[in-house]
Amino acid sequence: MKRIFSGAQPTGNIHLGNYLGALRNWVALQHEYESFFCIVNLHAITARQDPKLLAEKTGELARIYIAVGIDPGISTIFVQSDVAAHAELTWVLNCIARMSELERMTQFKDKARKQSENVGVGVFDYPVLMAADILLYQTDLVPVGEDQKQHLELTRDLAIRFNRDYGDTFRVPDAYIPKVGARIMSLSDPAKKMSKSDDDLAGSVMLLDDADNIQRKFKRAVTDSGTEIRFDATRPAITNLLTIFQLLTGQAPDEIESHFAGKGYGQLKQELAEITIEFLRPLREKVESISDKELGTILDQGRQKARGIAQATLETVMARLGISGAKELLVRN
Ligand code: AQP
Repeated sequence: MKRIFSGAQPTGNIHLGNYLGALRNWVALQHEYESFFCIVNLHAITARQDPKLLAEKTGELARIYIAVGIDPGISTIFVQSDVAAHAELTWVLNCIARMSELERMTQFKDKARKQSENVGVGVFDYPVLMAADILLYQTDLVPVGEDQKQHLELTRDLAIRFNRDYGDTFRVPDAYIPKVGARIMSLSDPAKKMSKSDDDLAGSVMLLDDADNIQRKFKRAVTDSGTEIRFDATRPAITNLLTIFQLLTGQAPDEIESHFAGKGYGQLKQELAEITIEFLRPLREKVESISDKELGTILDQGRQKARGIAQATLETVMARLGISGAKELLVRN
């Protein structure tokens, strides 16, 4: 069975963009692939986090994975920091990655622009940690939103380079980017992607937002000039709302356009808010229903399974590099 690996950061609150661009596809793909879904808390600390909140959000994100439909009976759910091999392989990959290729990463350039000379080394190295995550599990497919496409290309380049220089070691993964929903935009600014770290909270609908908040956010969503409600790349705000509508209802674009023919933006926003509230209600209930004990068992099992596979890859990597522990050296001598 082919393998998928993906993850999300337990930073802030998971939003509809994370769900529609990534998590939703994990749920669908888990039946066709051996699946690993990670809570990437080592990535999270590339930005300053409140330690107590980070621990809370790590557990909450694991609950969200389960609540959206990831089945721990068939998929492996685990916390990145539980598997030390992620950090170890990152060091190895750092030694074959080039500064110039990391400097080209648009996510780094965006964050560096905001933080100028105080940008952290972890932010720079973020894509290498991501490459380690993926390559450790000999992953075939990585379901992500479009914002991660460039990082996936780097992952492939690093795998190919290592394989070329040290012998075939890593499977070279492909990105799985959905045709619809790969980039859900902010409700306040359709030029920006919906993002957890956006200071403007009104732009993102969080999976755990309550009904009032959801209603308010859609009501205030910016729209384009004109009145027609149809999918049109030149009118990004309405197209973004319609894309969310399409993904949550499963209706075809022409069906949606005829439903809204002659109706106003207010009607679209109202219906979209109602659909989202109903869609998220059972999810919130499910998150609340998962006990600490149940979650603990799932994450323990996940850690064990992930550690076994990651460790096997890491040992091959170290052997290929001629790096082994002192004990093995003594035995050989
Ligand atoms: N707006 C989006 N539309 C579609 N997919 C998205 N993803 C993120 N934003 C959108 C996808 O969600 C997955 C998990 O993301 P992440 O937690 O690794 O962080 P990110 O990609 O950096 O997303 P955020 O929400 O913008 O987080 P912050 O603000 O903390 O950086 C990924 O597969 C991502 O592609």
